[in-house]
Amino acid sequence: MSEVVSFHRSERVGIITVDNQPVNALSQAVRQGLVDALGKALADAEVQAILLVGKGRTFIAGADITEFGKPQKDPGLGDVIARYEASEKPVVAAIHGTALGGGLEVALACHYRVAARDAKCGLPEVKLGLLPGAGGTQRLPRLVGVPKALDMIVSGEPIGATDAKAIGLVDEVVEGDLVAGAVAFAAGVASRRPLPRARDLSANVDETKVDPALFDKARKDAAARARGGKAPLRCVDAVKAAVELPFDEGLKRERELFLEAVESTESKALRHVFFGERTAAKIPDVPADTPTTPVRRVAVLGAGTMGGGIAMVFANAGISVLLVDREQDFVDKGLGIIKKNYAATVSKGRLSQGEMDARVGRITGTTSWDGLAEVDLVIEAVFEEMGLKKEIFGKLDKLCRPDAILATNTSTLDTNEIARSTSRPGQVIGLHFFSPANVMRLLEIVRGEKTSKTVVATSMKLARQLGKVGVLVGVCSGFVGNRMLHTYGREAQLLIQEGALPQQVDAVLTRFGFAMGPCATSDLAGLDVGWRIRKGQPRPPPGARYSGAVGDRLAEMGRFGQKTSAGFYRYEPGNRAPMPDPEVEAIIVAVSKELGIERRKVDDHEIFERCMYSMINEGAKILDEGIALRASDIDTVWINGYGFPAHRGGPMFHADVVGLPKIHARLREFLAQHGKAWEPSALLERLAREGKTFASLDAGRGA
Ligand code: T1G
Repeated sequence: MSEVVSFHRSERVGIITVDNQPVNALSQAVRQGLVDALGKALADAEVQAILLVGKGRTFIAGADITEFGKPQKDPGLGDVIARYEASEKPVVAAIHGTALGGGLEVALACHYRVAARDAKCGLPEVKLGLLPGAGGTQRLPRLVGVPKALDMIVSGEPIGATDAKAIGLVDEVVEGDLVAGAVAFAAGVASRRPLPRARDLSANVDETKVDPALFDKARKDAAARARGGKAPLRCVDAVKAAVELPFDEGLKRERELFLEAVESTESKALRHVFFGERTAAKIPDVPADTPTTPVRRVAVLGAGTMGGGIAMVFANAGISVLLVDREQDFVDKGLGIIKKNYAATVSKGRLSQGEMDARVGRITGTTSWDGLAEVDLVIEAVFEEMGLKKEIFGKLDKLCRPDAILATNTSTLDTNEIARSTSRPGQVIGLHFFSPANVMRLLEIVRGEKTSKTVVATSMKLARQLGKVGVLVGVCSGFVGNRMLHTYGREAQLLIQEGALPQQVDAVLTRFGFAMGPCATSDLAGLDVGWRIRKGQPRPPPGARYSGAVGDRLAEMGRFGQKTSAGFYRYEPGNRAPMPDPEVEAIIVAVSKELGIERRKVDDHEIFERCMYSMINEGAKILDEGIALRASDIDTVWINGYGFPAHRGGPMFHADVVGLPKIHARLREFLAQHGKAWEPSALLERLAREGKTFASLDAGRGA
């Protein structure tokens, strides 16, 4: 008997326990163990009913994703599942934690399912660019009906035990001790015949009763949301097969679609994203057992948009927050916006009034700094001006406990310089939230040259506590995300000066999968933001291109973007859809003329390559400088902070898909055409020359 699956008998009930920590993934050893354990249960004459349970925090949470892309080893999951379904003795799945993917598919092949009240059931394969590949698309519709099955499989979202019982996915919700309740249930059904098998249910998939338009609509909705991803469409097709084909034929169709999906670049990208997010939390020189300090009370300095959003993030995580600003009306305004944001969530039914009140109750607005002496962490989110930040950190240094962490939310300034304004640089770190802080998942954790390992470890752990994806980055202008965003935005603007229009540039990037292109994104953020930063910066030397020319002209006209109903686009009142504006085209043509640029037809491919390859080249430089630990960290930043389409894997994953030799050749051509901004990264050049990839670089670094 494998150590990851065990069998023992409790009176007339044989109990099969999966123990493959941390999530009981269905590795080859687990699959073999399940076969062996079932064999023992069936051979034991004393056993009249069989129970399948997961040890630790969850039932089986799916196939072992690390096995994908490698030759599959027997027994296949489909074979294991078929044996459980064919058992002559009733098999009861006892679900706690999360029964996901292949884990739920095993449970679907059991004759009964019982669940703890706080358990969840889901088929999230679509989030990995896959579809349920072990009978889920054929059994679930038979059990719960096509509409519910389509919704669960195409969205990939889990449902709770109570909902699962209501739709017939679970037979009983067990209060208290799950195993005891499940053993009693199993003993109760031991003699019940015939054994209920999902494969034998036909009413819910009766072709004469299922409206075929359901699948057309599901496909149309899935295509609209997928932004080019194919996985949701395959999910619909697999469920449709459950209606159109007999069960075993449907299984074959599901298998065909699954094999197509698992080999797709889209699925490889999404699996890369899944592991990338988790690998980002692993810091080579900060071991997992590095001591951390508890964060129970926090102060946020600055009650503006960022400070208010950050205060909400902590309140949402159950942490009390002091929201400090220099004047009471700033504090009141900040608290008012926070309450408005929560009320909007309540009105959408996504938050109870009670929970809103609890969260608001955790935020105390004040103009006094007195409370700062007690907090575990201060996050400064004031105006982006170095003198002000250094003054504040100097005061915090005197006021706060010596072990308190002093964090800056700066998005552009030098964290090391800020740390030097204190006597405790080891306690200083950057926590760069992305606006709106209570929505965006990314948290760039900026490690200063003197930041202590305890502060790094505490910050990485805090990111998880806050529901954020924490990525450790080094100190440079713009860290990882904004530094690459600058090159991407620069090329978009230069292309517009040369002949493209905002709507053409944006369309190229949205077709790739971005929710918004660079111009629409600038309109959302506000053209005045970049305009003010550029005003404080030296102009490029004569003859060098200046990418801010059009943005400056629009801002000087008061066209700040959505907030003024006009920017690169115009906006109808109450409508955020960007409308191309002939006035902007005239402005662009005039600016090109002033710059002495003869406008030309710019093709979409050039737009894509210049926006994407400039960003990839900058990413390679960031990697080479050690500002990012891994290429996958850069992908994690761009997917969670800038809307890079997850099914494309991130800029560095996409670079490997295109091929570094090809990208390097194009960089050389752009260097010749557009000057030294296109100087290829030495690292990218070396990897291209050696026939290597960013993935192989990460693997070599034990990522
Ligand atoms: N396979 C391998 N490793 C997994 C894994 C999996 N399915 N799920 C999690 N891990 C690792 C993860 O990388 C991390 O490793 C550790 O476990 C803890 O995970 C045939 C084809 C279950 C909700 O998509 O959603 O079944 O970083 O940090 O926050 O049709 O893990 O510690 O080294 O996420 O408590 C379908 C994916 C697979 C579920 C727990 N199943 N997992 O969240 O912990 S495809 C899924 C999750 C499939 C069948 C198809 C979450 C979780 P490390 P964690 P968590």
